[in-house]
Formats: sequence, structure tokens, C-alpha cells
Amino acid sequence: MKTALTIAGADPSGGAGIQTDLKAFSSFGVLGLSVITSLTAQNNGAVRAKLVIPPSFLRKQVDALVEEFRIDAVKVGMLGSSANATAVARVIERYGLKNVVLDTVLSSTGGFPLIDGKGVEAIRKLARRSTVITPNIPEAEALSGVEIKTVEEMEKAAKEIFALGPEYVLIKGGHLKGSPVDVLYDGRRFDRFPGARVRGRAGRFHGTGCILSAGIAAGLANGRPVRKAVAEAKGYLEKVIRERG
Ligand code: PXL
Repeated sequence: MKTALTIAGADPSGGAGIQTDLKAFSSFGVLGLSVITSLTAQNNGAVRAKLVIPPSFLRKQVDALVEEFRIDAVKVGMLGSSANATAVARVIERYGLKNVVLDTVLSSTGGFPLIDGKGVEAIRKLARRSTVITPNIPEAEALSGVEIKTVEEMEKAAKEIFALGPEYVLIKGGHLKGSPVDVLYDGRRFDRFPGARVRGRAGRFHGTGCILSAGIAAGLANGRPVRKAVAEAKGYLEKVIRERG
């Protein structure tokens, strides 16, 4: 069985984070491994508090897994601290981890910070260790310095983020008005992935970014090329929103 590792935060309500990532891995028939960077206290309404795991302990969790398992893909989500971002960059390099999907989590949907003030810089550095980086519009603006109001500006930001060193940039367009379009850039060409705007219960759905990035990591673990993994993960996300809605 192929394996995928999520390095992310725990969400007791199961909508985001480790819990939802493991469900995604399982849906794609991949064995899920998980390294916890932080605990959160939250429900579907809001994140109320976080407790961040120290980088030395994050490292111990990864070491134990690498000793036993071959890891076919990695999804990186909420890191909790810039020190944890640096620790993740080190383990990716040290163990030569491949198929890394970096979900650039800065804050919760409701605006609770999920990394510290140096987080943007730390994630910029981590970007060059990633196969696919998956910012939403506010995250892409923070990482690129480009203000995004149109799909063309998404493409401009994607070029800036590509310069940080990932193999692919996927900017998720859900925050723009109108039909959502995600933009994928590989340094040569842009692919646009139009999607349906699926209505969940108003304001109570969180974790879409987690589900998408975990789905992409599962696809890569299964040997899918990036474009196919993105398309399949988008299909999975729409299905989960409809079912959980
Ligand atoms: O959706 C971002 C996110 C990631 N990881 C965890 C979260 C959230 C948002 O609430 O709680 C653990």
C-alpha cells in the first residue's frame, strides 16, 4: 500500500487538519501517517486556541516514521510556528522526502492565526522544498506581494511564487467573486481549473484547503502526474462539501 504523511495541526471537530487529511488519504486508498505540529481548540464556528508542539518533538515524530515506513508523499499544513516550518524544511532535505504538497496555512477561515509573525518568511523558504504549493488568494498575496482581484493577477502572483522554488504553484481562486477558477503554473504554462461553487451550510464549512492538498498528496503517492492529481482532488473536495455541507 502506498503511504502519505500529513504534517499538520489537529482539529477536534474533524473539519480541517490531521483528521480530515487522514480521511482523504483513506478515500484515495493510501495508508495515512500523521505528524502533529499543534493542537487546536475549535468547533465548526471558530478556532479558539492553539498549543504548538516544539520543533524538537516534531522531529522525533518524523524520525520514528521514517525508520519504519517508505513515505510516498507528504502534505504539509498548519505548522503552528516558524520554528516548525524550519524543522519541516530540514527533515524534507535530510530524508529526501518527495511529492511534497505545501498548503500555506497562515490563519483559519475565521482569521485566527495558525502560525507566528515570521510565518510568511518561513513558508517562503519552505516553498523550494515543495512539489506543489497551494496558496489561496490571501496567502498568495502575502507570499508574492501581488494584490489579486482577477485571474490575470493570480497568474502574475503564481510567477512570483514559482520564483521561490516549488515545481508547481496552484493558486485557489475561491476567494474571488464569480465562478471559482484555480490556476496551476509549472514555470512554462498555466492551466485553469474551473470549479463549481458548491454551497455548504453558510459560514460553517472549513478545511477546504486541507482536503484539497491532502487529496493532491494522495494522488501523487499513487503515482498520478500533478495535473491529474489536482483534477481528482478537486472532484473529491466537491463531493465532500456536498456530503458534509
Ligand atoms: O484550514 C486551515 C486549517 C488548517 N489546519 C488546522 C485548522 C485550520 C483551520 O481551522 O484548524 C488544524
